[in-house]
Amino acid sequence: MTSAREWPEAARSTPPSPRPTALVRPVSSSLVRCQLTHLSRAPIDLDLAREQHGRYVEVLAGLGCVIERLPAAPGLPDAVFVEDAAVVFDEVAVEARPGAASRRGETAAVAAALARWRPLARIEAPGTLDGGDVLRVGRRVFVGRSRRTDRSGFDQLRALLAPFGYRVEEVAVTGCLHLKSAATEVAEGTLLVARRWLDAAPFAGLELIDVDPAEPFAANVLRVGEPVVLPEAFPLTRRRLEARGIAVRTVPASELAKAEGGVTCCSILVAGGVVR
Ligand code: CIR
Repeated sequence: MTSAREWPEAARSTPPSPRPTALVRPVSSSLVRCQLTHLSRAPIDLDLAREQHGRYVEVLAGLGCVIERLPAAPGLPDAVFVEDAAVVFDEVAVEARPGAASRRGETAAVAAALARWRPLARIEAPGTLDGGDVLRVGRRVFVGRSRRTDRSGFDQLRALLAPFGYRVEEVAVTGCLHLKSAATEVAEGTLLVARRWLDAAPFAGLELIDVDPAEPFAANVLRVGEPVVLPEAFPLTRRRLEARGIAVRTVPASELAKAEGGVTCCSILVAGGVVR
């Protein structure tokens, strides 16, 4: 594992943009063979998936993101879900080691892109960690212990972040794919949660908004700033957010949802700003 002191200056060569960069990757033609854990396979309309992904990217661009597109990876069914391949902090980017072996080929291209903006570290075998299990809230980092992220992955991430003073906490997740399937930040210090899938005790001190009980998958919301991005399939939770003064932009996401993906999964946001 790379230690903080070994990170090369060369890794910091590309000047950061003042706007966030959203790293995205095209929908693969093999998406229909994606990993599935908690959902049954349902027919995916590939053209519609691509159209919806395009709409998602347009919305991110409209919210001020600089879009950076990684090359297509036709042989990697889940490549569109870039979030799982790496986790980005202000100080370091961490190449993940996905829990599903079929997804491990996704990380190299993502890590190479991120190495232009951040020193790069990685989760080493045999540990596993999916980016979808990592939720940063200010200086607190919550890591889901799911079917994809194991004890070693958690311990390695905690050790990598130790020099930077983050408080890294474990959250037990059951019944859904990742921690961020069940909890995401919708405003500073405020989480939208689906409590049926997690133990919310580690979130003490944060404000929690519950999804509408009829819409557990609504907990995966992408906070680009204001407004937050939510799939259009969740009007009841949208109303709850708006009642709390949180503006919402909706996107169509039915096809990627059949692949067990949500709105955070399809991008990695890299904040502009200098490596500390
Ligand atoms: C998988 O099972 O790995 C993909 N079919 C879906 C990944 C979604 N990613 C995410 O929630 N962060």
